[in-house]
Amino acid sequence: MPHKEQPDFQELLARGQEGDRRAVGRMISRVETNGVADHVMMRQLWAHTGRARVIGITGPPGAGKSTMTDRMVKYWRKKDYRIGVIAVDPSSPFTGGAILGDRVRMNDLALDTGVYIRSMSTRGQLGGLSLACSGAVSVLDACGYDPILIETVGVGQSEVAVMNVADLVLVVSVPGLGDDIQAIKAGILEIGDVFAVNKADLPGADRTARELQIMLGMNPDMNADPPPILMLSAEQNQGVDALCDSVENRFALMQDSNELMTRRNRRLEKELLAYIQDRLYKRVLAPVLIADPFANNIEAFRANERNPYTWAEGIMKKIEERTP
Ligand SMILES: Nc1nc2c(ncn2[C@@H]2O[C@H](COP(=O)(O)OP(=O)(O)OP(=O)(O)O)[C@@H](O)[C@H]2O)c(=O)[nH]1
Ligand SMILES: [Mg+2]
Repeated sequence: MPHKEQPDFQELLARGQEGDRRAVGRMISRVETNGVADHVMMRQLWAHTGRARVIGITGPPGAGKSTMTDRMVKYWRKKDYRIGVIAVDPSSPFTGGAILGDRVRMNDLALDTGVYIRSMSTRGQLGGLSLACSGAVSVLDACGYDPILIETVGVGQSEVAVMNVADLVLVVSVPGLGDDIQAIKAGILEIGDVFAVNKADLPGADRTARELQIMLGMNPDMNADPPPILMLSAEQNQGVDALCDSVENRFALMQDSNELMTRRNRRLEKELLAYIQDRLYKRVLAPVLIADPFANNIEAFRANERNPYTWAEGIMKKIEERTP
């Protein structure tokens, strides 16, 4: 059966580009449900994308990411940017669409028609959180939002994976984390392009910044061009302007050195190959595995009654017989 184009999509897109936030929301819901598998929609979006600067904001729970996002949006609104915000909520039981609750600290922003805020939970997407997020970014980009901020807690793997969707990653740290700074080091230090020490109104911020500096200095990849470390107090709105300017400068540098395009190309390739792999698995491998699942053979493998490598070759052979 030929794939019928959704007649209303072009209209939704046109309305979204004119600033109709409900149209934007409907498009995001659609990609969120179907991911890039909604190829009709993704194809139509493609020609309109590539302009937005996508900023990932990550860090430990309670570091002030939402407060920072709120302040950064307000600073950039003064420059008349239209801004998209995606808040990935690891614990929320409901999926997107909901205007954010108190937890996100951006309630007054929701009234600003130049800002689109969306929360996304880690549950409920077919293709995984990163794909849903990437689809949402494409919609916002196509509708003229720039920059787009993605906030996520730097804990679980899927939350960290979301940062792959960003062009630039801002890692937020705070004083008094103690040993927790080791946790940051383990997961997200490598992916940071700009570092922020928030809550600089509290004691110990200088020390945190110094520790970060030392840790970043130990990473040989970063020696050539160490990422900037900025101190701020989001709550008191101190240092937010310098942070925003630093992020924008970083983007300009990445653009000049072609790093931005390199990252985007790599990301696109990875995303599409992952999608193809997933389709291949479902269409080619899964039907063959059903007849002779790995799990059914474990005891025979362990008892040396059957060889696991012979089993794997057998699976390959069946696939080759099915695909002429
Ligand atoms: N002292 C101080 N407190 C701050 C600052 N920024 C944020 N906070 C407070 O820190 C708490 C957490 O702030 P959020 O912005 O919700 O932090 P978050 O990182 O988004 O939190 P999660 O999304 O739950 O991980 C709130 O009580 C804020 O008021 C700051 O600059 N200084
Ligand atoms: Mg938050």
